[in-house]
Amino acid sequence: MESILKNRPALAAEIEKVAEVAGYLWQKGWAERNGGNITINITDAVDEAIQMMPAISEAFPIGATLPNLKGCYFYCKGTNMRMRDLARRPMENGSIIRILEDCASYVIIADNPVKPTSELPSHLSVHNYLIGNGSPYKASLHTHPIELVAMSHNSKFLKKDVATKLLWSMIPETKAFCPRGLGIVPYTLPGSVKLADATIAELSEYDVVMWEKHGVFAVDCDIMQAFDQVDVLNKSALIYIAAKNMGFEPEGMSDEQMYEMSVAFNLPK
Ligand code: 2HA
Ligand code: ZN
Repeated sequence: MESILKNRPALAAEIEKVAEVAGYLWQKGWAERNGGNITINITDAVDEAIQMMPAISEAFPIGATLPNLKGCYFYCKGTNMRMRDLARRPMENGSIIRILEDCASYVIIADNPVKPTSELPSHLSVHNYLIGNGSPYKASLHTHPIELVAMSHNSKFLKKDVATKLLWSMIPETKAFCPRGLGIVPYTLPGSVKLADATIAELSEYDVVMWEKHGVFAVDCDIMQAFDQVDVLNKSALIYIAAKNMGFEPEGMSDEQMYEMSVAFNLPK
């Protein structure tokens, strides 16, 4: 069978970005075994021929009714699949799904009947929220960035905007490229509806959300941008840790320096 990506450069470009990011996640040690998830809303790249493609799976329930997703299409990492495999073969370790008319079930349409991530209900709930808000964001990423997760083991970093201010102050670029900062969700069972709801609540204020003692969830226009937001935050965490390892508490940029930089980069103050 021909890949759905053949002769569809726009769609292929999005999946190529997924593969590239999956490789980075593995190289950084953020994606052990099947850790992490990626889902992309590809509905804008769907043509009539794709709309006519028959299902290659039975209809599966999503586990939630998501009215904004009617007729939408998503690329989803497969359940139990490894990011390091997805990096080389994204269409063998993930699949494209169509949300059915009832907004509560989906079928797989390409390339292989790979069942989507166990976190599908939470990822799709986030996409439902983004569409409902008129957001341009199409990509959602869950990963386990080592240093950020380590920081979440100390309750002093979990108070609202404490980690955000500390991470922003480590290097000017972090606020420039993660201007909404890092939201916090207290420890919640992975894959639970409660975790999805708490994440969506934080996404009204932040693009990247820390799941205490687990990982982060990030959204952006495409998967590369979602990855970059997590990467700049984790870079700041690494600088903080490097200073601590040299035996001192880093000073951080001053409030005046942060303000000057926010004006210069046209960021929220
Ligand atoms: O799907 O990381 O939290 C793998 C995970 C779930
Ligand atoms: Zn996880």
